[in-house]
Amino acid sequence: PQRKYRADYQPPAWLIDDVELDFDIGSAQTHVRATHSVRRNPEGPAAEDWRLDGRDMTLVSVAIDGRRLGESEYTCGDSALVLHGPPEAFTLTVETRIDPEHNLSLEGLYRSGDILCTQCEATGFSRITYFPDRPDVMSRYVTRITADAQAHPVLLSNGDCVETGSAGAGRHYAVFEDPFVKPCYLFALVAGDLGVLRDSHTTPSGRTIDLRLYTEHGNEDQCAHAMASLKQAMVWDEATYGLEYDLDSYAIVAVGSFNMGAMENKSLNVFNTACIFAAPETATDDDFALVRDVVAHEYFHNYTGNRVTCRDWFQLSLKEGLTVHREHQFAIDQGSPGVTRIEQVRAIREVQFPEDAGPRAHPVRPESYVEMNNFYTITVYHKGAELIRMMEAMAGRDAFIAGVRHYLAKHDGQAVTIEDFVVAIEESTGLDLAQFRRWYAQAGTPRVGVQTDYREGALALTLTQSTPATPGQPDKAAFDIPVSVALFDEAGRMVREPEVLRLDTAQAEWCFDGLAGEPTVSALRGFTAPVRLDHAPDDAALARLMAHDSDPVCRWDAAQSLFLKTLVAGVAARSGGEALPEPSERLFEAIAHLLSNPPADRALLAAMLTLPSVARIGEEFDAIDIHAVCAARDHLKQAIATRFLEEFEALRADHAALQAYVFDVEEAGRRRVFRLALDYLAAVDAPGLRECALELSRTADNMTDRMAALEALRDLPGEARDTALAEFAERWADYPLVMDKWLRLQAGTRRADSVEQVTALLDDARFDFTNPNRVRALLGGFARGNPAGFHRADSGGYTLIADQVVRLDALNPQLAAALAGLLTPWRRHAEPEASAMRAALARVGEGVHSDNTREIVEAGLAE
Ligand code: BAL
Ligand code: ZN
Repeated sequence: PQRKYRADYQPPAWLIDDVELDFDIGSAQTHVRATHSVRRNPEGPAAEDWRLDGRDMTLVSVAIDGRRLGESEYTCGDSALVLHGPPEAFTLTVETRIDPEHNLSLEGLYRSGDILCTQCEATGFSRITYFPDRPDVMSRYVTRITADAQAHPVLLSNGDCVETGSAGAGRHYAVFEDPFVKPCYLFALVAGDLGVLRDSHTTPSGRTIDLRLYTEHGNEDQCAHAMASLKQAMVWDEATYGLEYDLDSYAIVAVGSFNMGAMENKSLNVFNTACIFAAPETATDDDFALVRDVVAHEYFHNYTGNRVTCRDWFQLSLKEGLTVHREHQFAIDQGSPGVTRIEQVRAIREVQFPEDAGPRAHPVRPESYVEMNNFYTITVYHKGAELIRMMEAMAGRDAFIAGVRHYLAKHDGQAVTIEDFVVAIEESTGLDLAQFRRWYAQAGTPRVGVQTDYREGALALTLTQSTPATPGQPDKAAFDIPVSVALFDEAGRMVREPEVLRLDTAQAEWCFDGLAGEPTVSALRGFTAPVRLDHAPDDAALARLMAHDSDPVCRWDAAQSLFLKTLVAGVAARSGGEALPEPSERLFEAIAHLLSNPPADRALLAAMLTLPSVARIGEEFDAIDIHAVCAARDHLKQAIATRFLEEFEALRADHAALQAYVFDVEEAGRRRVFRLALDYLAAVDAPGLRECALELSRTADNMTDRMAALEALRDLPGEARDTALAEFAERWADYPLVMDKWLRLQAGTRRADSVEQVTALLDDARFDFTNPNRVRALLGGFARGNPAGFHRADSGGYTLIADQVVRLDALNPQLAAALAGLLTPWRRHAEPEASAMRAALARVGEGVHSDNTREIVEAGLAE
């Protein structure tokens, strides 16, 4: 496989101004006739030949200005069509045959259920026709689709439908024109027999936009929340960024088989049903929030991604970091800002930091890749969003928004770079981002140390930074790190208002004087930078922050730190063969205080009482003893449940009296607390818990409570669990997304034979190996959600995943590569797990053929 380097970028040699696509969809194959107006790029290299990307299709003919080319005039290989010495300007016509019926990679044109749909980002368009499959070739598209009228009554593509009609013999056609230039990765086509939910939105300038949400018939009632979310997102973008939608219609099509969550194709988003369907009976509060946020994210792409796109795929964070940031702003504005931010911080700490500390660490703007699909990562997306958030914090919200508007106006209709964005922000805000740019170039998570020295009313605060080496980057220069700090006194009163300290050297000191006594430092408030903070307040200070800090993130983090102290001691004891220590009275006192003085936001109470995850605890160690981590966490949970049994019973009973389900901040917060209470009660198999959970699994009016009941029962072997799971499977058999929950529940269940259970489910009729949602639920649910099973002493968990990666690689390399990634952080683990994981990864390497999975395996095995 060929590695591509950012430094090797060259502009395209030829440009395509206009693309006409004619799809003739047959019952088996699809015939594609593509007609392009081509001209040499005056800024491109002086190449003789022109290479068009293309794979997995049959070339029927190629013609220039209507003349069919002879064999000596082009070369067609496995991955490209090369035209030898084409003219300076010409019309190119390429005819290809493709086979969507057998396309299980879910890239290009493929079938999902009865729907034909496309996925072109990053390079799926070159599975449809031969084309320079790169985002800096931007064209206007006209698309004609002809298909059987009965099988495919609905035909869709980007832009406006300008013509429809009969094509004879029971067939019909539709023609679409998209007036905006776009790269081919934003092309979309859908053909199917679809139900539709329609609505409209009127923009501030008085334009009415036709909104349509398509799904397979019978699912329309699951789409109301997605439609409401779309309208919320449109209003928000108008009010916040002053951005109005730019076409007359906006369509979303939900399909069951999709590798990603969704795709922002111009005016025709294609979505995974998991990011559209949400009804109280079948979706949890988390699902409702996910749908809202993904719908908004794809809508926001219309400007940040579509109107201004990326010059090349190394710039992916240009559109994704910015759009995730806009999505995060939107989510925070929908309510419960503290807990929403905590969730964002958790994703960075528990998923991005481990990526940064593993073999696949890469900068937000990567320098090279083999397979671009492997770089749709949490680093590019979420760390990228944190970089944008830092710029916003430095500029202030209004100036930042003005900066984004300047960027969009300056580069409208262009394919640009991250550097172009940073320059636009500098121009508009006046910020100097020279050093800040290092965040895009250097991988790894900076560690920021906090030391204090208090003397006679003055606090000297020293901040230090260092960043560990990452693959290919042994030495790191200092980052420009904004660290928000506030000071609290003994009584928990704020004695210094929050202030952002800019740490742009290895070490710097600040002095706060005029203090009446030694203060407690609240640092990195709101998580102002994606760094690890080495800050060790004593237990009393942590309890103070937990009780009084006005920043929900720091309040929650103080609770996490207090828990982590006990957990880290527990892991060390267990690893050393000693008894697990009991939690301190200070910890119990802090919890008691919290329970009797809960924050108004119930979701914050739940977040603060939730123990750090296994992943978060693991972050405290160089070599993770995973079984000791699980044991220490269980032990602490049981100790807290035992001490506060009455309180958790009361929280459970409090919720039981609730009325009908509503998805709003307050009610979702209450359900979160209820779920937490059930979780603690289950940890000690509290009297009556099983009966209560079984009853709830039958009678709850919503999936959030039902899942809380099943999760509580999951690790309690016995009749109640078996009955609840069996009844659940029977009741929801016709709802694939709910059955994913059923698969995930079982994959995450702790039992000695969990590997065998998952293996058996692979053959269950309710599982489908060709569907990414099913694979993620069962295999991802097992590897991520069942540490005891995945890391089982006989390596059965690793072998299971390795074998399924090899099997999957032949069908869907993108998904196989993602699953293989779960075996790559083997160096982070203690022995014997590390060697066994590595062996499983090597086993994958021997069995896979795709560039996708090979790239992941090679990174994981590199010395
Ligand atoms: N562009 C891929 C899906 C997304 O990030 O919106
Ligand atoms: Zn995106």
